[in-house]
Amino acid sequence: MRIDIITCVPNLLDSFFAHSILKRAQQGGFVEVMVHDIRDYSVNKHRTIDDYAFGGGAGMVLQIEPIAKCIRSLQQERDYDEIIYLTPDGELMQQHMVNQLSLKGNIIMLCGHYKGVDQRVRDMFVTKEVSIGDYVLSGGELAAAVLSDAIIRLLPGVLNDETSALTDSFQDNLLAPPVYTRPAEFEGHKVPDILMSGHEAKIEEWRYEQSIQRTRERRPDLLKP
Ligand code: 6GU
Repeated sequence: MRIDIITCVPNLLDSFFAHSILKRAQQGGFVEVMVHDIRDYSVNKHRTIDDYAFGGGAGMVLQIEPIAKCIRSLQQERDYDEIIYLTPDGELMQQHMVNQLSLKGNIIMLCGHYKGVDQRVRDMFVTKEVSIGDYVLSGGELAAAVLSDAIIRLLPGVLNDETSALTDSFQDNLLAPPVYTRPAEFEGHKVPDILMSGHEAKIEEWRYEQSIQRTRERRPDLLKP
C-alpha cells in the first residue's frame, strides 16, 4: 500500500511516521508513506497557498491551484483508489471504514487547514470525506495520522501474533476484555484465578463474558443490531 499525505505542515507528520509500528511497517515494505508540502506546489513566487474567502467572512481558504498541481503530479506516477479529504463534516471514521480502506492499494489524504479548502477541490478531486469525531481540530493532520495508523496496523504482516488485530476492541463490535501480567498480586489486588488456571477453554469463555459485560456497561450502543 502507498499513502500520500498532502499538507501545509509536513513537519507535524514526519516525526509521527518515523516511529514504532509505523516505522517497522515502512521498513518491512508493507506500506510507503510520503508527506507532501502544498507550499512546494504554489503557483507564485511568494509561495502562498491560501487567500481570503469570496463573499467575505473570517478565515483563509486553501486555494485550488497548488492542491490540483500536487494531486495531478502524484497521479502521473500511479493511479489512486481513493482521494480522502479529512474534514469535520466528513463521514465518521469507524472500524468498518478502516477495514475497507486497508484493502486499497494507493490512497491520497488531503489535510485541510484554516477555513478548509476551496469547494472545487472537493468537487473535482476528492472521492471520500472523513471525520475522526465530533469535535474540531485546528487541521486535518492529526486526523490523517489517526486514519493512517488504524489502516497500516491492519496490513498483513505488520502486526505479529502478540499484537494481532483480531482481538481488538471494535473488530467484532465488542470492547476488549481486561488483561493482566506479573505480579500475580499487587498490594492485595489479585489477578482473577481463572487466568492462572491454565484451562484454555474456560479462559476464552471468561474473556468473552468480560467483553460482553464491559460493552454492556460502557457502550450499550454497540450491542444494538
Ligand atoms: Cl478530519 N479535521 C478537523 N480539522 N477536525 C476534525 C476532524 C478532521 N475530525 C474531527 N475533527
